[in-house]
Amino acid sequence: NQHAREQDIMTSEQTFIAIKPDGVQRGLVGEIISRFEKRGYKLAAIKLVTPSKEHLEKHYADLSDKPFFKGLITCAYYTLPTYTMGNDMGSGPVCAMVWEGREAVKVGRQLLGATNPQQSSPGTIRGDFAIDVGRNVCHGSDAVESAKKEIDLWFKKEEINSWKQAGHDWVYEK
Ligand code: IDP
Ligand code: MG
Repeated sequence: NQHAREQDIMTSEQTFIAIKPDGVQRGLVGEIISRFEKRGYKLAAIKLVTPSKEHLEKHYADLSDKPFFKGLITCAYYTLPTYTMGNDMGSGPVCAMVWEGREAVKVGRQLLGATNPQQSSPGTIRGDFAIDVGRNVCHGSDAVESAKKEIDLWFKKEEINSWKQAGHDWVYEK
């Protein structure tokens, strides 16, 4: 019925969340997934990918004039013998995810914490697991529009799962 459809729409906002190479390398994949799961969000897509430089240029296109852009998109994975030297998003596998639920973009950003981990509150992912801004372990879309773009960039349509969460009515009151 109409009422049920309106409820579905209100809990169907999607956000793109990625565990960056530093988070994957540090064994934080399970911990970060857990925080979204326990909050009540629904996992709609997940994969481990090593993005190309071209892919990261698109992902971070809005930041192309920033001084740290080059480091952000450089693929150390291809150019250096270790995963860890001087780079962020391009330094190894990334765990790319789509999380779905009411206000998923806004609350997703709250779960991550401030961009600079030295300013992230304890209890947030960055506030609990990171210190430096270039090692802030996770990415989250900053708006519903950018979430759509990022999900499109990282996932094919058929990789996004549509399913009913068993606990839905225990998470949402309406
Ligand atoms: P966000 O990840 O919280 O959305 P953005 O401003 O979109 O923050 O920046 C993207 C990423 O670029 C950050 O997560 C961080 O890894 C990196 N970054 C942002 N500002 C700086 C900086 O001043 N120095 C180095 N890296 C930065
Ligand atoms: Mg951002």
